[in-house]
Amino acid sequence: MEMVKLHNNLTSERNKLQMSYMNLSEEREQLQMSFSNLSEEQDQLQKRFEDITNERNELEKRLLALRSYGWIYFSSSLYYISSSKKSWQQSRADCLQKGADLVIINSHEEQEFIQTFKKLIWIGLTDMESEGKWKWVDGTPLTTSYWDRNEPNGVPDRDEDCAEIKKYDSEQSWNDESCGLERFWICEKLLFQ
Ligand code: 2F8
Ligand code: CA
Repeated sequence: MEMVKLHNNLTSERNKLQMSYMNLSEEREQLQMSFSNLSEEQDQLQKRFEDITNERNELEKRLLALRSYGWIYFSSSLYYISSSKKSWQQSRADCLQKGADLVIINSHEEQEFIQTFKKLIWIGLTDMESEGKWKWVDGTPLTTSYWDRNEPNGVPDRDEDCAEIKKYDSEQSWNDESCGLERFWICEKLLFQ
């Protein structure tokens, strides 16, 4: 009798273990399926990420090309030459809005380059803050200058607080002028700063 009971118990135990094994197998299959779905999804997301990255790089290149349109490269800067005339302040506002500023001339070569446009051009030089103290738009004081003969002559009889390029045949070509007069202008954007 004891033997029969033992046998029954063992049979029952075996059945439970078999059931448990079947359940675990089923669960493992589901987990495998779920893992393979997630792997597939991960591959798709990776591919999508690469596509979007390529698209973004392409758009960045196009944006750079669009922003550079109409700008001329010279010695580590980009220059924009206006095709209309404005007051000095309005000219400066246009440059600032373009992420640039009125041109600052700090070499003999740059002075020569600006003269090649042969127009009356506002440059980024003014003494409007303090009469007679000429400063570039970045706040630096004027050191090397290219004033025309007898310029600047804005005081005492005239109020001429902004500098323009007036001549093309001589390097000494700057004139101080009334800021409200309308002139062409040149914006400069430094490339590496
Ligand atoms: O001779 C230079 C002198 O020429 C003009 O005045 C007569 C300029 N002013 C105007 O054009 C308004 C001066 O800025 C310049 O110094
Ligand atoms: Ca003058």
